[in-house]
Amino acid sequence: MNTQIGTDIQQNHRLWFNQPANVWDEALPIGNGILGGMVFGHPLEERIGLNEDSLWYGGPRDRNNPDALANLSRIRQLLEDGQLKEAEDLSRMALSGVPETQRHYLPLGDLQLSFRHEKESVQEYVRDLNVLDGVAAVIYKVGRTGYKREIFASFPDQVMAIRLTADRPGSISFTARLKRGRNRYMDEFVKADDVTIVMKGNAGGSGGMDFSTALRAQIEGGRISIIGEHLVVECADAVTLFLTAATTFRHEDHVAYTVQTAVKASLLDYEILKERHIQDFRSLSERVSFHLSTKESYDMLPINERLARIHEQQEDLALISLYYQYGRYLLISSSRPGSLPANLQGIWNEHMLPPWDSKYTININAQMNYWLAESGNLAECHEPLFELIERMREPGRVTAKVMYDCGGFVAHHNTDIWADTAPQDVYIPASYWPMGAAWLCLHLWEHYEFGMDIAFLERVYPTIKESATFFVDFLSETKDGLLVTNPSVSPENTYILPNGESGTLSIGASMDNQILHELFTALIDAAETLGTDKELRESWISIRNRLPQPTIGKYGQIQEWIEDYEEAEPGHRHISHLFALHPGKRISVKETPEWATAARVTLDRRIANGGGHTGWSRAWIINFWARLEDGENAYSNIQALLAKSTLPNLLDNHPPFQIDGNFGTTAGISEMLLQSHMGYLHFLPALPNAWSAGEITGLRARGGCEVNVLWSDGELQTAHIRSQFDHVCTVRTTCEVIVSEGDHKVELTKLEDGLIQWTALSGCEYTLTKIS
Ligand code: FUC
Repeated sequence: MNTQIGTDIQQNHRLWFNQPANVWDEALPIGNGILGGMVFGHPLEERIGLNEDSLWYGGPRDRNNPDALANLSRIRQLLEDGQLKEAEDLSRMALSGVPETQRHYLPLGDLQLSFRHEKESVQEYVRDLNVLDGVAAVIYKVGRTGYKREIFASFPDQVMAIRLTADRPGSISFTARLKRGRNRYMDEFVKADDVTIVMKGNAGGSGGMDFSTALRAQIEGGRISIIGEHLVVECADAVTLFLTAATTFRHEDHVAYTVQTAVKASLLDYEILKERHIQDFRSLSERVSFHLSTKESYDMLPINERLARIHEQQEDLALISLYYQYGRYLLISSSRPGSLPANLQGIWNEHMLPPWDSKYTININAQMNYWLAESGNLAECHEPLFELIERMREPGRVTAKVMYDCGGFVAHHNTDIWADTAPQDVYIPASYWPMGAAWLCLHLWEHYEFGMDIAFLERVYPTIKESATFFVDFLSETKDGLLVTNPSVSPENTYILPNGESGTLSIGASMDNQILHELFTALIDAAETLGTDKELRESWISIRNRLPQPTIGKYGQIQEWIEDYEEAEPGHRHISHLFALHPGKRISVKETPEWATAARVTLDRRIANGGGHTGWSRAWIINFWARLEDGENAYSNIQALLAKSTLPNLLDNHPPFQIDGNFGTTAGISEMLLQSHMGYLHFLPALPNAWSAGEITGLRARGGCEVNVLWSDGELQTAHIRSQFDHVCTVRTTCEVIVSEGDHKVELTKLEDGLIQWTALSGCEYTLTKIS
C-alpha cells in the first residue's frame, strides 16, 4: 500500500467532540456484543448509559391465536372475492397474536460518577472514540491538573473497564453509583466486598429475567470505601472501575458470575486488559481499510461540525470512510459470537418502553443490520443472527401448525429474545406477513456463499429446508395455476382498488414472490452442493417455476402487487418490490435490463414522492442505486443520509435513533466498490465522480475471496484477489488488464461481455493491473 494513503487511513478513525453529551444522541457507544455503554463524558457528573443484551421484559409465551385456523379459509376467500374490508376486519381478530405484542428490550441502568473537582472551570475538553481500537476517552483540565478517562467494553474479558487518571498525584476523588430508572427499578443493593457493589433487579413480566450489575474499583493511592449505595474514592492517583452484568438468560447464578468476572478482570494489570481488548478489536476492525483521496481534511473539526458542513451541501470524503468504519465498529460492538443479534438500537437503548420495543423487525430492519457482515469482513459477527434463526424453528413450527395447519416453520414481521414467531401488533400493513423466516434464511445461504464452509452449510441446510417446507404447504393456487401467498401484505404499503377501496392485505405481493424465488433457489443450490434431496429438488424447481414473475406496471415501474394497483403512498419508505434488485439477485443491469430500467423508474417515483425519509429507507436506496450501477445517485443519497438522517454521534436517525441506517449505508458503500452477487467480481460498479481516487482493502467477496481495489481518475488501477479455495475466478472488466501471481503472468480465458476467467488456487494472491 502507498504509505501516504496508509498514514491517512490511520488518522481517519476517530470521531470527537469538544463538549460532553447532553442527550443519548450525542453520547458515544461502546460495546462487546453483550455489554453496551453510552459515554456522555461530563467532567463533573459522568453518565454511562448501560445495556446488557439479554435484559428483556418477561419470559417466553405461546401467543399463537387459537382462532386463526378456523378463520383462515374465510379470510382467503374474502380476499379472493375482493372483499378487502371484511378480510382485514376478520384478520385483525383471528390472526393477531394473543396477546398482541412480543417482549421488549430494557435498559440496564446508568453508571454515575460524581467528581469533586475544584471550582475552577473545565478547559481543553475532548471526548472521542477510536473506532479501530474500540476505546472512548474523555480528556480535560481543571486548574492545572489534566484528567483522562478511558472506557472500553472488552470481549475477551467480558468486562467494561473505566480507567481514571490525572497528571498530578492524589487528584482523583469521586463517588460512583449504579442506578436504574432513578432507582425505581433496582430491587436490591448488595455490597459484595469492600470494593464491589452490586445492583440486583428483575426485568418484570411473567418469567422475566433476574439480573445483576457489579461495579468493582481498584485504586492506586488514596482511599476507598463504600457508604450506602456509593463507592467513594478519595485522593487517588489512578482508579480502574470494572463493570460486569448478566441475567438469568445465560447465568442462573448471575451475581456470582458478575462478581467473579469483575474480580478476574481486576487481577490483570490495566495495561494488559486494555492490550487484550485492543488486540481483539483490531483483529476485526483492521481487516478492512478504506480511503478516499481528498485535498481537504476536516478531522480537526468535531463530528457535529463536520455533519453541519454536509448539511450545507459541502463535501467531506474522509467522513464517508469514517462513517463506513463506524458501521463496522458498531457491528463489532453489538454482535459477537455468544451475544444476541444487534436489535433496532444495536444494544444501546435508553428507554423502558423503547421505540418498536427495540427488538427484531424482520420485514427489513434486522436483515439490514447484517448486510455489511460478509462483504465488510465481519462474518463471525453474523453468527448471533444465525443462532436466533435456528431458535425460531421450534416456535415457528408451532405457529405454522396452529395458525395455518402447515409443516415447516414460519415467522411474521417481528421476533424477540425468545424467538417468538406469532404475529406482532394489530397492524394490517405489517402484522400478517408470513415471510420473516424465509428472508432471514437467505442470510444462512449468503454466509455460505461468502465463506464456502461446507460444515456450516450442513448445519443450516435443515433450517433453510424447513422454512421452504412451510411454503410448500402454505402457497395457494390461482386460477392461472400460479402459486401465491394468501393472506399477506407488501410491507407496509397500501393499495387502492379500482372501486376506490384501499387496503393492505393482499394475495401474492411481489416481494413475497421474489423472496420465495431466492429461497427456493438457495435451497436447490444447497441441496445440489450437499448432494442430497434429489427428488425433492425437482418439486422445488417446479414450485419456483410457478411463482409469479416480476411484472412491469403502467408507469414502467416494477409492480408492487400482483395487480397493477395504484399506491396510496407512492413515496412509501418500504420499497419491498425491489427485493429482487437488493438484497436479491434477480434484477440486474446486465442480465435483466428491462427489469433494471423498471427498478430505476420505481426508485425515481418513490423519491419524487418524498421517499427515503427514514434513515433505513435511505440506506436501502443507496444499495439499490449501487446495484443499478449508478454511483452519482448512490452518493447523493449518502450525502442526504448524513445531512438529514444522522444524529450528532453519527448514529442513524429514523427518527428516533435506529441503527439499521448505519449498517445499511455501510453495506451500500461496499456494494458501490465491489459486487460479487452475479457470479463474478465487479470492481467499482458504482463509483461517483467525487470519489475519483481511493483504495479499499480487505473486502470479502462470494467464493471465499478477499479483495483490495486501488483506483485513480475514476478507473481501476490494480486489484488484489486472495483466494481461500481453488476455484474459477471470473472478473468483469471494462478495460484491458493483465493478471499476475507473483512473477507469473496468468493465462486468461476471455468470455463475452468483458468477463475474464482463470483458475485461482487456494492461498494465492492474484494482482490485476490495468494496462494503460
Ligand atoms: C418497520 C418500519 C418502520 C420502523 C419499524 C421498526 O415497521 O416500517 O419504519 O423501522 O419497522
